[in-house]
Amino acid sequence: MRPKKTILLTGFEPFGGESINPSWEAVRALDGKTMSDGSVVAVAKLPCAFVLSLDALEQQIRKHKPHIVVCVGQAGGRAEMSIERVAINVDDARIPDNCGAQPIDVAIRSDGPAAYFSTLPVKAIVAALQANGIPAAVSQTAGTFVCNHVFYGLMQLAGQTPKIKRAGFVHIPFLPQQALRHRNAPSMSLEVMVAGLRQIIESTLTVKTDLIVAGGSTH
Ligand code: PCA
Repeated sequence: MRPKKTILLTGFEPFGGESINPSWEAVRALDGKTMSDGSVVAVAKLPCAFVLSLDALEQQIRKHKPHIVVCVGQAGGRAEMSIERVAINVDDARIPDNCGAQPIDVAIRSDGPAAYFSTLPVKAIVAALQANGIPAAVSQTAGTFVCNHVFYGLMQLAGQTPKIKRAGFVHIPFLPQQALRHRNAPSMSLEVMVAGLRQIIESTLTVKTDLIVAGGSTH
């Protein structure tokens, strides 16, 4: 029997005073699930710490040898699933990470390119999510905290790992129980997030060439 293909999905541990991180809650709900092409989902929780996060990701990639990697993180305040387009080569932390580190204006890789683009079909994913009634948008920035750091490192690793065919990053909103503590913050139910992640994987497996449709921003 041919070995099954693996899709690696990662979430993060809680940070910034939260007791949960929606990314881990949503990702772990898909552990071991089989997708339409027979690929199986493996999941991992990454530390929310600059210095630890990429080693942890690399370890998981070595362990699972995935053909697709999607890292997921919390973006409190956003209302929709944000399919990130670009990772930039800078750490600029607004708050300390879970190890107490707060790098400011530091390159992630001093010899690396300014940015990497996601290799997920970002526009097609957004279209598929919206067609299924799930709020979604292409995002032009993953911020400059640990998520962008992991996204940048992921894309560098993916470029050096021929087995990985596609990789990218998705930010998701607060869960309703978190939003209660953040006045007026938008939120999304766990059920919708999990359905959204499933759709993101399916589109990544099936869409060969991304759609060319308007979906940028004017600011
Ligand atoms: N969100 C943070 C880091 C971990 C997470 O879930 C971010 O957007 O950088």
